[in-house]
Amino acid sequence: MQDHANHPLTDFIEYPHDEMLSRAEAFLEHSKRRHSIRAFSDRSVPQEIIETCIRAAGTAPSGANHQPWHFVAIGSKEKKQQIRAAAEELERSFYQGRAGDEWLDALKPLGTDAQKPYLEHAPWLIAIFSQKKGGIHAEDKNTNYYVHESVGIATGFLIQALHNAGLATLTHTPKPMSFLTELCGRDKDNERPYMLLIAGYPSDEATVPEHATVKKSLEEIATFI
Ligand code: IYR
Repeated sequence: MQDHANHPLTDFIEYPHDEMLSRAEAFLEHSKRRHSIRAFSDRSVPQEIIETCIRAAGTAPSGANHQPWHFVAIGSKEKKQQIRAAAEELERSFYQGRAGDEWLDALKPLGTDAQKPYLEHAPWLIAIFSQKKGGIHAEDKNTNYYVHESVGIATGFLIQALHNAGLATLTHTPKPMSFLTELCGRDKDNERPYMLLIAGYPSDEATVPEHATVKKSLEEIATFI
């Protein structure tokens, strides 16, 4: 018994097996060319590109389709400077010991440190917020479900959308991230900062740490039973 409206599925595309495989392989090759980078050019990127990628992120599946996310795209020089200053202050105490030895050891092969010039120089920072309450309409105040999972999926969509558009990204999670709530003018009672994404063109100095190129094999990441 159905007590809800449905649309027929009209936009599913079925591909012949060979085409399916070549599409899957092409996506794999495309995905292999995505690298987190830490040296961004200050070349500008039109807002329209970021808007379109955020729309793609907004198509992600979510608990009860409540879409419990909000993306703040920061292009303002002044805001970026404020974010850099706040993040670097946190990172200094993180790298000076707050992280603990094990975490700092794990980061050594990435060569990261407390300096985050790209937070100021990259054209766009995208602060992603998760929402405790919401609903299918932005003004709803119902419980959201599987918030972390939903926002994680949408963030993955956004990273792929930006990569597909021809931009490089870096996921960044200064700890704690609560300073972003105020800097972005978000509601601290309902929203939590989930991640900060840096997006732009790589600079000539951009590198990929050897450590980041080591990917587990299919056998290590998957089991077929
Ligand atoms: N937020 C710090 C530390 C850091 C943590 C992890 I886990 C990384 O994969 C990379 C960095 C920083 O951005 O330097």
